[in-house]
Amino acid sequence: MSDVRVLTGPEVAAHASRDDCWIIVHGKVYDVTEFLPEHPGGQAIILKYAGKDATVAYEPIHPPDAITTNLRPEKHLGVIDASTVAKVVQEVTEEEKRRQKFLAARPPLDSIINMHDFESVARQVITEKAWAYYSSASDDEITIRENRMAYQRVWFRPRILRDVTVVDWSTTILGHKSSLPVYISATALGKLGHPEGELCLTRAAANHGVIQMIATLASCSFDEIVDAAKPDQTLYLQLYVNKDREITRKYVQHAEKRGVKALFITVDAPQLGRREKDMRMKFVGDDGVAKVQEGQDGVKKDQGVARAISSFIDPSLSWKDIPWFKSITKMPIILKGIATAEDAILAYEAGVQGIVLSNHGGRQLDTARSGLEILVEVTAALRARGYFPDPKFEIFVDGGVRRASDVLKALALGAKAVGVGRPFLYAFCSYGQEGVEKAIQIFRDEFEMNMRLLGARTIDELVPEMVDASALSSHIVMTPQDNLFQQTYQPLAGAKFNES
Ligand code: PYR
Repeated sequence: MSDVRVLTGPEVAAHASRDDCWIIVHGKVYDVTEFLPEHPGGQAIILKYAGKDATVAYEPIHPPDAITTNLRPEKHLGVIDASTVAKVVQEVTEEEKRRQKFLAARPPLDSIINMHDFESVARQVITEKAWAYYSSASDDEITIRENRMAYQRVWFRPRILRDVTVVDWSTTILGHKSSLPVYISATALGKLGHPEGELCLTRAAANHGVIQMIATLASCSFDEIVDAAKPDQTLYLQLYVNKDREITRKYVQHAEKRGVKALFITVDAPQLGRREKDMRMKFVGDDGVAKVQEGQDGVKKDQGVARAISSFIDPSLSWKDIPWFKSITKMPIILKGIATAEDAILAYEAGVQGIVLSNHGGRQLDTARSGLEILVEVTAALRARGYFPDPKFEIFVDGGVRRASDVLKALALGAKAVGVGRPFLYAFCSYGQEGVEKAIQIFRDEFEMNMRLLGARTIDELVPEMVDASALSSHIVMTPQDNLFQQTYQPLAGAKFNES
């Protein structure tokens, strides 16, 4: 006999205030009154659903176990008798109609030929809120654009007549085999863009020998992702450090126990940047559902998704904490978000196993430099101290990578591998797991061609002499416009949607 309490809709609805707040999530009823002030996304969003079913709002933002791990068992009140809950008729908005139309008319996957295609499809087929969160960058979005432009300021110096019949772009990353010199970098909230969220990445990575970095703020729970992986699949973990270090300790040790192979601690986000496209989406209170006490608790409505999910991040994180991380895990520790030679030296001397030169996809400090530009400065400074090259200290770069040719430039300049975030995210938002598999295949095709044309048969043959990076740190380079050519040049077009 089960002794689970069954509650009715009216019973739950009687608890709809700040002082007494129950909500329904996935058919279960929770008393969240005491939890309200602790909710990372603020109280207002919960109060909107006080006494009601919050599943629709909860689902894309939280891993399924977020509520059960954060609420004490006595706050789990029972299950809801679904027949007693008034059905919420979700109005199909004009935006949703438009989105569904584009979704039905997506370009066939075999017409997708580069990473930009995924981005242009994703832009149409995900919600405006998801697009704003994913695509946005901080302030004037100068760094996100610079991330692309930096790669275009580096030019190749290809070598010829080297018998490039066989080329091999496989490598090892932190001692683990990878079929590409690329890993899937952490991006948050995958279910905002696709119902299966990050699992699309995990399953595709499994099929192609690619390494995935799991995000602390993934929509799928950590365990769901690890459960979806193959037994020998390499996974890394991106870590946002919690103000409550006990939560972080447990999370890291659980990850290690479950076989995660490296810990990437994000060090460039003591606070998430102001992403204005995201902020304009008015994450809190924008869907016309219950307006319970909205605006009364001082939580501004213009915080955006980023602010709503990130208040737990500890801004006090410092170099002093590195020994503590080493004491709680044997996983290699990599600092993600190094932006200067000075900090690269400190990282090396702190005894971590690697660094990611990154500006967080342009989402943090605007006008921070590109990872590629930082790479040149960092390798020179480390080399001068005898710290580079060192097989026990790997250097990664991320931000703006859309082509294998970008990756080859970073590798020639000393990176061990390159992180790719948004392109894989857009690939699964547009086509699920198959999209990610296609993205990997495109990278493969591009590696084959570019390595042949560059005269590098293996990753080891990529050397600094194969690139001219002399203009990299010149943020304004005079390039005269070829007007006559420009008038007749037809810009490349994205993949075409089917006619409706
Ligand atoms: C971001 O929004 O950039 C996070 O890392 C969560």
